[in-house]
Amino acid sequence: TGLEQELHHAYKNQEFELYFQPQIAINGGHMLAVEVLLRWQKSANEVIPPSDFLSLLEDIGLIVPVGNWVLETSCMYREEWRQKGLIPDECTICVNLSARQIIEPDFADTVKFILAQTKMPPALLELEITESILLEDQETVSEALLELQELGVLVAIDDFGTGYSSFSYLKSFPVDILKIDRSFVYDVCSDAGSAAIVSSIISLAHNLGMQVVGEGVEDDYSLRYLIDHECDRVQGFLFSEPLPYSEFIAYVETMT
Ligand code: G
Ligand code: G
Ligand code: MN
Ligand code: NA
Repeated sequence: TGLEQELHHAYKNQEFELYFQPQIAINGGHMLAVEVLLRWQKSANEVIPPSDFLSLLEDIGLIVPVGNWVLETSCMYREEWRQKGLIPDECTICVNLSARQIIEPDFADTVKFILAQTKMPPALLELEITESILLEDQETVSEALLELQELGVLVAIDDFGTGYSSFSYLKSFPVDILKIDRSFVYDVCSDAGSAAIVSSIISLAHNLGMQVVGEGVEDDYSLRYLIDHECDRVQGFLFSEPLPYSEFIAYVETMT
């Protein structure tokens, strides 16, 4: 198809870009993590969001090389920012994964290689997966996650609560972090159901020894609720949108 050809061209022409969104410590307000988000800079003033091309990128397998590039570039930037004193030493970098990547037979080896090449401490890389990935091919995914855990990389469940949620996988897969889906955070102060779900996910995470991130925090009321319920980190437009490289640097400079 036309779009398929355009994506191959975009990859060859290095039209993919990374945007960055901070995650803030609920205690102290410092930056604990940075999530990396893929964009397609199709032309000078045309930025395409992943929702418009990610599934095709997966279908044609191009997500594997693009994903490797995302991983390597993210680790490289984190190390560069840390050296320049722009981010705290313990600030992690969070990279989204597709199922297609994690079921590659040598995925954990690839991650290990990238960490070595970029001299990144494994515990500073967080890999975000969705609940749907856990349903793919349970055995392959489980094996890959165990290998990643052995490497010392952290695993986060993204959009938690919206997928095919099951408590059993929280027991059987090595998971370090739950990211509460923004649809619950959005109306946590006006919807009793969302409030109950958010406070329950926070308790669940903590009872399982996991960290918990509130996503999609857009206002002080949601933030207040997350503070009161002892969420660990927050992310959302209230703090910053995902920003292109130079704007992100300007943002972190205002923080220090
Ligand atoms: O940035 P935006 O809100 O448009 O992101 C939409 C979705 O795209 C998010 O759910 C996110 O998980 C996914 N996404 C963003 N960047 C990447 C990436 O580098 N790799 C993969 N696999 N998914 C990504
Ligand atoms: O599914 P995932 O969490 O990876 O998606 C991340 C995307 O969520 C970001 O690319 C960004 O566009 C979007 N996002 C981040 N913060 C907010 C927010 O506060 N409100 C809304 N509506 N979207 C957000
Ligand atoms: Mn994410
Ligand atoms: Na999410």
